[in-house]
Amino acid sequence: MLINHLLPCGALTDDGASFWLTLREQEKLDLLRLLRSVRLFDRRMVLWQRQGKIGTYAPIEGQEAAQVGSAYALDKTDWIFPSYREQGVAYTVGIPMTSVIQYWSGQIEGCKPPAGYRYVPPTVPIATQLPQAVGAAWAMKKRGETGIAIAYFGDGATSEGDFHEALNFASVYDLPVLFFCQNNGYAISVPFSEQSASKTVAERAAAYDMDAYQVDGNDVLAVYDVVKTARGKQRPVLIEAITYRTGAHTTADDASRYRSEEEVRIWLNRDPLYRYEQLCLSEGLLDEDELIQEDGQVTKQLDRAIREVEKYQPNLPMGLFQHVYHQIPECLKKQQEEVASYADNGSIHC
Ligand SMILES: Cc1ncc(C[n+]2csc(CCOP(=O)(O)OP(=O)(O)O)c2C)c(N)n1
Repeated sequence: MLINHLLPCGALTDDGASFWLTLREQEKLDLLRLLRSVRLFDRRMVLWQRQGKIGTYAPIEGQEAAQVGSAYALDKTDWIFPSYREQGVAYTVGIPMTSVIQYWSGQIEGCKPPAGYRYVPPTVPIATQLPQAVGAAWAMKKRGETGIAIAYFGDGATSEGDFHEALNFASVYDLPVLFFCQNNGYAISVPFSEQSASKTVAERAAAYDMDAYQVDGNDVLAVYDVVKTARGKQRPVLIEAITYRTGAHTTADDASRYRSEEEVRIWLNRDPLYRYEQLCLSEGLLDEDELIQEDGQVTKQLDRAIREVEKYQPNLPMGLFQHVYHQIPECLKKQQEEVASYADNGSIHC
């Protein structure tokens, strides 16, 4: 796929244009609704953090097309290994909003997908989810299952050993795994050009004799098309979606310290939601009034989800020692006892 940010969605290449024609009206509208809902969700979460309701949040504004387009191409049988920034993926595959909000509220319930979902808890240690996705794909292959595993990660993750080990293993064993990199240009404050001698992430696949695509990650149709194609291969594929987070790395970051206003302005002009909205409006799929009405419904759902989450008690410090080890190692047992002793003398509430 060529990258051309200036063309409208669906007109990226001849393939892109014809892909639009293959879609049912329902699919076209679904993509628009998802993009808009994810944006509303994301903005609300930033506000929620600013109100002091949660400690931190990793915004995805600007990356919605990469997340919605890729997740929309997946099947219920697929295993999804997200990083911490995949709220748009979660939303698209049907993880309830309450669950995503709970994750960011530090509540353990936010790490439990509803029954039947193969969506593992978001990973914060960079790139560790890649070898895990390879393991899941290997298990699926051995069991003769038809789904794939997909690992989501950023450009910074490609500088980790786990990235290379995962690609190598997947290729050697020819496993049905998609490596989906959202290259948003930065690993916190470090630009891609300062952490990689290769000009692109996609070209690294050649070293592992693996198929790769580089796609305009701000074109929801192009992303959907590429992931659908890659998924059909049932083989390892590396996808690099070129995108940009228009906000900060997290709410604890000040991106103006390392990015120019001019750079941000250029990317705001490539806004993935605006591009797709313009296409749908010009095709007469719906009008602006309908969009506004739908936004109102999503906002009400969000209000309900937030009220629901507020009913939960915050996790207590002793919860830190649960859910990781079946048998807690000695070193952690000592820390557990220490935390429990603070509770005994009343200095913290456990
Ligand atoms: C193993 C590890 N090292 C360092 C960190 C600290 N850290 C958190 S986010 C981040 C940058 C990740 O950048 P990228 O992979 O491009 O993802 P993005 O946040 O842009 O989506 C780093 C270095 C971490 N979480 N895990």
